Amino acid sequence: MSRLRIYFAGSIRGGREDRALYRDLVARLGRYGDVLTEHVGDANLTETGEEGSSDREIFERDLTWLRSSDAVVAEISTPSLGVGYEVAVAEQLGKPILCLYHGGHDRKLSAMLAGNPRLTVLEYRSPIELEAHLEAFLSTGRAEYDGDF
Ligand code: 6K6
Repeated sequence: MSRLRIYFAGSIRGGREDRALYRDLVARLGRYGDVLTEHVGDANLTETGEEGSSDREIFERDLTWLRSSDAVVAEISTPSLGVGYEVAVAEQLGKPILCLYHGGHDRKLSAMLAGNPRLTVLEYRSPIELEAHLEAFLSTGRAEYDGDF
C-alpha cells in the first residue's frame, strides 16, 4: 500500500510564533506518511526571510501538492490568510481536513473554521492529546473523527 500523502499547513507570513510547534508536528506527521510541506516546520524560515522562489512559484507548487494529497492537517492557532485559503481549497477538493489549535492564544478562532461542520477542528493541550488526535485521524483512515474516542 502506498504511503499517505499529508499536506501540512501552518502560518508563514501570518507570523512564525508557533514555528517550534510546526516542526514538532511535521516530525509527528512523518510517522504516518510523507509530509509534502516540510518547509512550513523549518525553524529558520521567518515571515520575511529570504525566499528562493517567487510568490507565483510557491502558489503553483503548493496547490499541486494540495491536489495530490490524501489528507490535510492545519495548525490554525496563529491566524494566516494562506492557511485559511488552503483549508478552503482542500474543502472544495473533498480532502479530509484536520484543523488543530492549542490553548495559550487569547484570541478566538475564526467562525469560518470553528463553525464549519465539514472540518474536524480540535484543541490540544498537551503533546499526548495532540498525538491522540493525529492517531485517530490518520492511522485508521477515520477522517470522520471528531475528537471522541
Ligand atoms: C519564506 C519567507 C517568507 O515566505 C517564504 C516562502 N514562502 C512559502 N513557501 C512555501 N509555502 C508557503 C509560503 N508562503 C505561504 N505558503 C503556504 O501558505 C504554506 O503551505 C502555508 O501553509 C501557508 C502560509 O500562508 P501565510 O499567509 O501565513 O504565508
